Parts: sequence; structure tokens; C-alpha cells
Amino acid sequence: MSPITLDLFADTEPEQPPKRLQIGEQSCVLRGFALPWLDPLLIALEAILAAAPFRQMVTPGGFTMSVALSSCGTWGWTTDRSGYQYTRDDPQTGNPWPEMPEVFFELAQAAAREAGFAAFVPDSCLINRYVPGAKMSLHQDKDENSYAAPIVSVSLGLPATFLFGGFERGDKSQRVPLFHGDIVVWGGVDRLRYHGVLPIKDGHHPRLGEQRINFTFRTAR
Ligand code: MD3
Ligand code: FE
Repeated sequence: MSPITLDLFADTEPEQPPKRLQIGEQSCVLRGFALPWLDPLLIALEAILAAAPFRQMVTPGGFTMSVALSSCGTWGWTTDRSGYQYTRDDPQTGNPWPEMPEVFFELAQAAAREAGFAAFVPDSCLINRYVPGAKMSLHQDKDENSYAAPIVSVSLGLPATFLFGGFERGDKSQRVPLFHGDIVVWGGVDRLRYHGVLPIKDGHHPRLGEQRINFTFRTAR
């Protein structure tokens, strides 16, 4: 058989179904779900970061976060000494947060649908940048107006160990490894679970370099 014939057959292979791992009653990992969207995602990300660069923010307790943040969409999540809040404007530039690119919105909606949440309409995308050593301590996401909508999280670059806890800080957490291209959808009864990210290990990712980038899509208002 000639290589050309083989290629023709390869093209007619059915697409693999997305790999889905249930980690909670209403939470699941969609392995590699973002990979087909990667190029347009990274192009759109560059434009966002040109207007709203990554910066480290200070918590109400006075600690500088190891994770650097940016946002896009109508609402951006911020923290400073006075508290956590969603704002329309980037406090660093005074400009509105960059619009959510269509490809971001479409990907988040497709992932939510795949996980069983119809008609997810995110109005906020927090963009977290982890360099090796950066981490996110156990916390709950409680700054949104309603907990009815799910949260969609896209992992890119270096791998991470995600901590998926219970409803009290002291509850035992499950460790979930997350890789480049994975999407996690959290909703319903799991929406208020404690969660965090262990310190990122040293490494080099062929596409993203020495960093992990996470997009967290939410309906804030
Ligand atoms: C699980 N970010 O920004 S993904 C955050 O990987 C945050 O950057 C992590 O936690 C990261 O707040 C984790 C998102 C996530 C968001 C909300 C959740 C996971 C969740 C709510 C309940 C359970
Ligand atoms: Fe969180």
C-alpha cells in the first residue's frame, strides 16, 4: 500500500471521544479538550495581555499572591487590602478589562455543554499565571452573585496538582493531576468546595515555556 493510501484511510478515522473523568458528583475533567483550540486561544491571549498585563495582587491580609493575574470579559476579579471584588475596570490601567474573545467564550460554553451544563454564559475570565513554585492555597470561590452557573477552568503549559477538597477547610482533599489542554468543569453541589493548587514544579513546556496558565470562566453577575 502506498503512503498516500494510508493517509486517506487515516483521514476517515472517526474522532476519538473526549476523555472524561468524574471527580465529584457534578465535576469532571475533560482531558485535552482545549487542544484543538490552542492556536486561536494563544493569539487571543497575547492581545489581552498587551492591554492588561499579568500582575501580582495583594490579599486583604497583606500577602502578595505568588500567582500573577489578568482578566477579560465584563468583570475582572481583583484583590487588594480592602478585599476581593469583581470590577469593570482594570485597577492598574483604569481601562475596562479587555473583551472576552469569541474563541474563549465558545470554548468555555462547549466544555460546559460537554459536562452537562447547558447554556453557560460566562461574563468573566480570570487568567492565572503560575511560574515554578507558585501555588494557590485552599479557598472557596464565593465572590460571585449566584452559584447556579458552573465554573470552567482551562489548564495550559506546565502540569499541576489540583486539590479538590470538601466543604470545610479541614476536609480531606483529592489530588487531581492537570495537564496542558485539560478542562475542568465544576458546578452544582460541588460549586462551593474548597480547592487549591500545589506549588508548580520546575519544568519546560514546549509551547508555554516555564509557566502554567489557567483560565477560569465564571458567571460573576
Ligand atoms: C473547584 N484557580 O482562580 S481552577 C481560582 O488552577 C482558582 O488556577 C485554580 O481556584 C487554578 O479561583 C483552580 C478553578 C476552580 C474554580 C472554582 C472552583 C476550581 C473549583 C469551585 C469549586 C471547586
Ligand atoms: Fe478558586
